[in-house]
Amino acid sequence: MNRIFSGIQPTGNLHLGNYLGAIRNWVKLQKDFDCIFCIVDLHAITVPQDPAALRQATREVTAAYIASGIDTDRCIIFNQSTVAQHAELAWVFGCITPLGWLNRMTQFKEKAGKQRDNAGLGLYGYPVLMAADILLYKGTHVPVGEDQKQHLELARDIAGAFNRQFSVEYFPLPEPQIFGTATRVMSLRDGTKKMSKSDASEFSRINLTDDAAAIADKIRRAKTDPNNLPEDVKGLEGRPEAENLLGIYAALTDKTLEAVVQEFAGAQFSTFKGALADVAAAVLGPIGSEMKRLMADPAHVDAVLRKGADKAGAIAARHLREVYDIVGFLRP
Ligand code: AQP
Repeated sequence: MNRIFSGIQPTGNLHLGNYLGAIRNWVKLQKDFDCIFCIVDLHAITVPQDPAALRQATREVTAAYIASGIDTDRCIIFNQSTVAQHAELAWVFGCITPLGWLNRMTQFKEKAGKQRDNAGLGLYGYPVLMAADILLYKGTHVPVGEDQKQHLELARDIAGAFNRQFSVEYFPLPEPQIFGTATRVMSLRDGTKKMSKSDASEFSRINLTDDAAAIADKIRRAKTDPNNLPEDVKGLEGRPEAENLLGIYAALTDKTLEAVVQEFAGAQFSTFKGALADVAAAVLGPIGSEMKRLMADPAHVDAVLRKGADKAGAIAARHLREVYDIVGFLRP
């Protein structure tokens, strides 16, 4: 069976973008794929994290997966640091990845910014670890947003480089699993910036645990422009905030953007925002309540992670042994 690997960093403030761009799609994939969903805590520490907040965020992401409908019997859910083979395979891959490939990665340039010399080796090697995450399980498909496409390309390059260097057909070249309606949710304060966990403004994002009142308040304050909503999709050109809000409505209601533009053609933003707040609360309400219920029961969440770590660890141990044999490590 084809295998999916994907993950989210436990960096707090899980938001509507994480849900519409990732978790919601995973829920659909679990029927057709063998799925492994990770909470990528090793990735999270590529920038500084508070230890207590990291633990809390790890449980929060786990709760979000379960509350959104990921079946813990059918899929593997675990946190990355509990399976040591991720770091071990990343080392092997680090030894076959030319620096030139890493120097092209735009996310490192964005995240390191002008402080490039102060950025850690971990941040630089982030895509190598991501390749190890996927290939440790011989993942064949990876649901990725636009922002991760370059990293997946690199994972394919690394898999190919390994196979060539050792003259084996060991690793599959993982394919991007693109959704027709792959949603890129933008900030509520700036329609040109993606909605992000690390945005300093609480009003830039809708958190998965926001209640109906908070959701309505954030949507009411969302940035717009002075015009009414357009009559057709072409009228969204140069209006990123309108496009973002209509796109969110479309994603939440499983309608096309065209259909939603038709529905609200010529309407005032205030009318549309009321409707958007209602659908957002209807979709996120049950997820947020279930997340809170799960987070109040950390023993249950931890048990899910332990079960996942056992299952993931068994696959990882078998594959890493094979990799070490291929590389030529003696097992005395
Ligand atoms: N705004 C978004 N729209 C659609 N999808 C999004 N994702 C994140 N933001 C949006 C998807 O969520 C998954 C998990 O992402 P991640 O935790 O690995 O890190 P990220 O992409 O860097 O997410 P954030 O929220 O922007 O976190 P920070 O602020 O910590 O960098 C991915 O599948 C991503 O595509």
